[in-house]
Amino acid sequence: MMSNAVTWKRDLDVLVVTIDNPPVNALSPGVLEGIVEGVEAGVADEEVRAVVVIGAGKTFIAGADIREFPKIMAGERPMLSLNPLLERIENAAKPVVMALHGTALGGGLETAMAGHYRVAASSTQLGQPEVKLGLIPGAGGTQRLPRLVGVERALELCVFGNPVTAKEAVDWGLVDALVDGDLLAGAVAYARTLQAPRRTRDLTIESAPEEAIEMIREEARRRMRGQAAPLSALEVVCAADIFDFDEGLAFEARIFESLLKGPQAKAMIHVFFGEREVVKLPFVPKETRPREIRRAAIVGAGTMGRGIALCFANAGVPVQITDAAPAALGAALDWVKHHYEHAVKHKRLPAEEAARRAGRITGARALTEFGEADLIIEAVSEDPEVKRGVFAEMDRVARPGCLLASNTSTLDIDALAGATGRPGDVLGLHFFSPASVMRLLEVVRGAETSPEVIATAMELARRLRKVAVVAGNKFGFIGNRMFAPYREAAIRCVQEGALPWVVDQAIENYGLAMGPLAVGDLAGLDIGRAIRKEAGMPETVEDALCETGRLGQKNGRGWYHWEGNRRSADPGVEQVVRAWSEKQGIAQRTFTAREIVDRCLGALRAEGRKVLEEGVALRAVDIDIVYVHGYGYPAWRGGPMFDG
Ligand code: T1G
Repeated sequence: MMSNAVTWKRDLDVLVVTIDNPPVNALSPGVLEGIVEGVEAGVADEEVRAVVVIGAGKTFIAGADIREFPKIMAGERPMLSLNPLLERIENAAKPVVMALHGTALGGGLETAMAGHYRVAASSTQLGQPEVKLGLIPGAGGTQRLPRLVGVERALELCVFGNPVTAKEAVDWGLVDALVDGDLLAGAVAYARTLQAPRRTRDLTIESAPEEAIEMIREEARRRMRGQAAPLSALEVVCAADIFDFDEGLAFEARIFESLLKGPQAKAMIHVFFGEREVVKLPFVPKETRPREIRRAAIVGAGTMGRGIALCFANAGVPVQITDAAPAALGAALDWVKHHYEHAVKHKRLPAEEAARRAGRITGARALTEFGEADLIIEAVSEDPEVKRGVFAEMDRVARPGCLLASNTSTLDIDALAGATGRPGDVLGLHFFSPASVMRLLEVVRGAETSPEVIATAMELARRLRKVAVVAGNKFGFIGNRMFAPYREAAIRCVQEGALPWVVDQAIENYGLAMGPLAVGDLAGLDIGRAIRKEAGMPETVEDALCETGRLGQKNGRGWYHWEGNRRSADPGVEQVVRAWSEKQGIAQRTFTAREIVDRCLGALRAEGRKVLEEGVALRAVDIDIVYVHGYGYPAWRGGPMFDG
């Protein structure tokens, strides 16, 4: 039987089994069954001496079919059980070679390890990213990997979920040979050199020193705080060195099943598909062709401007940057130089790559030098009049078809478009600080922004390795609009008696990277004070803090006492808050952590519902993606609008 996703044919004395299940050759129902049938057909054919398994299209198997998981969780599908099928591959009486290219991930790598040998194109990535879905490998990966690469390297792959290159995989013993050029021909030639199968399960394990395991455990606790899967993966991989193979498989299956049925996998799979859902825009016709962005240009060399310049340089796009103050431009170019020198020093980039990237950022004396740019982004001060003036000048110098974007975090894009003669080319590109680190990009659509310009922005975001979410043009767009009431709720808890650090701790224990009051200190309490004054809004206790000289991290004192990035409680703050609340006649009470979380996240969700009703966000999942990738909301909780 040849299922249409898997076919096989003989190449003289080697049977070639080809998987063709686009777009990523996922192990959808019937695919692994087809592979097993092909392998066993080869074994039964006396003309065949070995079998090669290869993927058609852009990649080998990229994993189990994640779309099946919600059906399994809902009980509509039986639990995943790939092990009996993989065992039939591993027990084949003739050598089985897995030919890898693209991304051999999760169940894909596990299938490859059930094969006897592996060859790979040098560009292949191999990994067990299951923890990024709140899972652990569920098809023998935790038991076969240690037998091929040793416990310590198996832990690296399974606990953190990051891929390795084919070269590393050869060095580690995970891949037997690299193939340049025609992968199939190379794999068939390799298969002809083999005399016998080599079952991975029979290989001996290289143990890991206890202190190495402990270091990985501590790192997982720190980097993946609150997540169950990484520490589960650690225990199950270590069990490979204790149990025999079948006991280890059974242990892995039990832990895998409990995680798959748990809340964190549901949430992280929601985020996985959400990251792909947000690029689907009903108002951009499928046939819309994005414009080409060969050169970018930035107006404003402050923190955001220079951070955005890094994004383009890192993505291979030449970028100019200018600033009204020559000293600021000089400082920015020095900062860029230092940034890449630092990356080389800390072995984050090879020297020649760092030099290439730094060379893509060039200073310009004035905006008039931006005539060749395909995209100009202004990142000047959040002053509507200043920005309108910059847009008018951008409009004068930019070539036809050049996108004119603002990095504004709140201002009206239509007002900026009105300063130009080309409103269709105007949009918001709201980067999040630090711009070269945070993956979120809010793409703000003005009333006249053309679908082609939006399509261009989405394609650009992909090149910059950003997660782009389209937002409607209303004050604060999606993220900042919701952040305001969320922070106000936290401040109200303090005004009513909760200690600031208790409020932040409750939110951080829930899973957010940083509590809302500490975030306010990073932004600067005086910024909020100026906005309240400008808008004639009522005073809050933060105004009292500003009056005592507490402006935030920038001057070492805000809600917290700051030494660099380290914050500590400041008893003086409690006195200011209590005095202010007493003067306002606010009754004081105690709060449980649960009450603090419910009040703050309740305010966040309530504003999220308004953002949806007003059409500022297209879907609830768009809001989840904004908060996971822009505000440190834990992916293992799914996002503020996710209700499991
Ligand atoms: N299952 C189902 N669909 C998948 C998929 C998967 N594993 N991977 C990708 N897709 C879809 C994706 O939703 C999108 O669909 C299209 O393919 C292109 O994806 C038993 C339990 C492989 C690096 O975690 O990392 O195996 O939106 O836009 O940028 O132990 O996809 O077009 O309709 O991301 O070129 C483990 C997840 C699963 C890999 C390609 N494997 N995928 O990136 O394309 S769990 C993973 C990726 C598992 C075993 C366990 C990436 C990619 P649509 P894309 P890309």
